[in-house]
Amino acid sequence: MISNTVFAPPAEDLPTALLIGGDRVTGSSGGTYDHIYPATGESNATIELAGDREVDRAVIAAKEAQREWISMPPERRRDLMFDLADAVKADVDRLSRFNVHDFAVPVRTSPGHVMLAEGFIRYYAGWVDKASGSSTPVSSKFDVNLIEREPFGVVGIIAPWNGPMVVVGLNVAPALAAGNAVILKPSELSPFTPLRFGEICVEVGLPPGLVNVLPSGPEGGAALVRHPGIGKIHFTGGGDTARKIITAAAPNLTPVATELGGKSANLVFEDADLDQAAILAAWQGPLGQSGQSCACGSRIMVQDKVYDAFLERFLKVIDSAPIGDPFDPSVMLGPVVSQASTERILAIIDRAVDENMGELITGGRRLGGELSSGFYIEPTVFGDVDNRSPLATVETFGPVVSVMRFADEAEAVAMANDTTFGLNAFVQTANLTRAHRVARQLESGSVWVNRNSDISPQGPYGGYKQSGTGRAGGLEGLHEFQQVKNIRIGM
Ligand code: TXE
Repeated sequence: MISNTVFAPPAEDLPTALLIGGDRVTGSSGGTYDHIYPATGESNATIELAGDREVDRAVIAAKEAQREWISMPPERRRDLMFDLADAVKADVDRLSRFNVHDFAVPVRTSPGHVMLAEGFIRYYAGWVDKASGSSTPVSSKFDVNLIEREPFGVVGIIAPWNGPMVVVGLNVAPALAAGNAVILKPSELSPFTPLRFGEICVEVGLPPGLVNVLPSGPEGGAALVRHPGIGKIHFTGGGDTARKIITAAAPNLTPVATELGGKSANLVFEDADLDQAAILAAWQGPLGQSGQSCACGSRIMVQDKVYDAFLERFLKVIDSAPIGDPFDPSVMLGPVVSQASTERILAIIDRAVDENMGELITGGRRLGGELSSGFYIEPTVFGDVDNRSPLATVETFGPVVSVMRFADEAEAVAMANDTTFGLNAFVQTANLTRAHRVARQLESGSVWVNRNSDISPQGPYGGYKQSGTGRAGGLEGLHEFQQVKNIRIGM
């Protein structure tokens, strides 16, 4: 449902310089980039891009800041991280607007990214003075054997464009709590929110250089990965890029943790609340962030008996979602991130139609008229999709989902697991026994029963198979940024 025309974004003092050692840096060796606002296709700022020289400078600043950080008493580091959480919360309006300027996520849902980051920062602040090592008995019974967890030193965190504040929460927060300094490399497609976050880190009194923010494209990211001063890389993004990064990290044997894509199944059993399941499938599918989420439930599998009844409800939710200006608080659906992404997604749709991978039930076109200058694609649903077709096996990362049928539980599990990905899976059923039985058979790092993927700091989030190895959240998320040392003292 097209809700309105799209207007030029509100004038705003968007940050464009790199942030290194607490200083704004311009004239960078990576050059500059005219950032495009996806809702109008027009440039909203020209930003600096980090290159080799700026990565070098950031590593030097980070090493010095990390020494200062780890020498502070734990309660001081804890309190500074609580102050950081408070400051992020206080700045939620501006950070939410910057998210819209970044990648045109609707202003109505943007605060969710910021408050997720705030929640993770607050959660990991609480661990700073509580995470401890352990001691164990050893062969010489009077010896003391200590098992300690220590920071890597300087970690490089590479973020995708679709959730820089999500990555601040999931990865920057635990990295800091574990005692590291951070070089955050956001995509050039979403630089403003992470740069503002970096400014907040300086404003609350974190050592300058503890958090450095270096927006860039692949080149700047590659410079970070191959730098010998980086103790660990955490990468969130696509599988193809992950392969390049792991290869580039090999010469220094730099460890790499990955949070990658998904092609998540959403299983709707005949006993599910179909109204609720339709709403969840729509927002976890083509509507939420226009499907540009690693957690997108893009393969909706419905038990035969309720397929038509579900589809009717599902399409009603899709058709009622207001699409338009992401700065309009009534709008729930914005554009996709770029012209390139638009062309890529439309090509996937055209191929699916040409090769009859499923029945195109709704959508499939770029929106014109008042929205023609932006990168708007209709929410698109294919029915009776072949689960082995490219439409169901390759991540689309756009507002396109596949609906398919299954006869019984065994077939549902087999279809859901028949993928190289394993990030999320969703199960809609009123039967608790079935929910537990199915959840344990699904090959994915997260299973969500009768609810959306509401990532919380208490539960470790991450993938199976080709959806990556990293975990964000919980103690597992803290351990991601620590290395283990065994100290044995002879008596
Ligand atoms: O990824 P890209 P995008 C995944 C999502 C999709 C992808 C989309 O599933 O597959 O991310 O995000 C930098 N060396 N997730 O298009 O292209 C690049 O500049 C070093 C999963 O941004 O892989 C950007 O900053 N860096 C996730 C980042 O890598 C390089 C949630 C990602 O870029 C590089 C969100 C190189 N050679 C999205 N090439 C989850 N699992 O939680 C690019 N980059």
